[in-house]
Amino acid sequence: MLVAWISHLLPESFALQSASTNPPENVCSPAEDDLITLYGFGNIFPAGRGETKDLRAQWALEEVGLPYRVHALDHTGGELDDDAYRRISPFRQVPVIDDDGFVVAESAAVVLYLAEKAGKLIPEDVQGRTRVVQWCFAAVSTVEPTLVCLDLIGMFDRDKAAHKLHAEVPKIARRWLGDVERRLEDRAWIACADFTVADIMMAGVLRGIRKTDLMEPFPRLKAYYERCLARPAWERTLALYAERLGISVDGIR
Ligand SMILES: N[C@@H](CCC(=O)N[C@@H](CS)C(=O)NCC(=O)O)C(=O)O
Repeated sequence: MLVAWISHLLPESFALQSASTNPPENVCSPAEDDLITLYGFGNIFPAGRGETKDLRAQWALEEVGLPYRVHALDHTGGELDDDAYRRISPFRQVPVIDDDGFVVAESAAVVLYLAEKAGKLIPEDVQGRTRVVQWCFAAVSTVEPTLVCLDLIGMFDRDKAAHKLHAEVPKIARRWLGDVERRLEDRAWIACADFTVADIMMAGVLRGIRKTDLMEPFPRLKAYYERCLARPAWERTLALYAERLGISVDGIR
């Protein structure tokens, strides 16, 4: 579910049980000074677990191999609204990274920064880099808003009063998915010949509809999504995330 985290705004009848664990910190390297800090979730209401965009940032970190630690925030306990966190996160959300005082928010910006810094998962030439930026934007500004909208109307209009939205939004979603399918006609990865952070973004966005049948009519897109998630760095990311939230990996696949 793309916006499961927003379900805490639902009427009380939909309210989800909150967890009460203390968020742990995953320290992934001993040299504290060289560590990038990733702000992610350590505690969030159940429907949000496994659905959050700190997964994309951690996936990029696992891919590029830069040393990092995770500062795990307690969403349920209101930590994202603390003054300290407001200062680094413009919209009081995750993911945010802090690289020795340089703070970056927005998952697409975070993965691009990590790729640039590591010199991995992005070409060196300006045209290649721009191609990766283009497809990161395509993921978050073309495909994702419609998929989020689908999620929102499913969540906030369960009795389908807004029937036009229920009919039209899936059509728009299928339009974008069809265009991604076309892009994948003769290529394995979305932006370049090799896997890049644009694939992290596109697969991260597509993951939001993994429990629906929306990908079914698009075999290349489905195979692409599975190819992305077959990466060992994604497996490590899922395992670390599950450990951090005290949940099972199979429950969030
Ligand atoms: N456009 C942002 C969206 C980030 C976002 O939606 N974060 C959610 C988790 S997936 C969040 O922190 N929600 C907590 C809240 O809004 O209270 C990005 O791509 O990083």
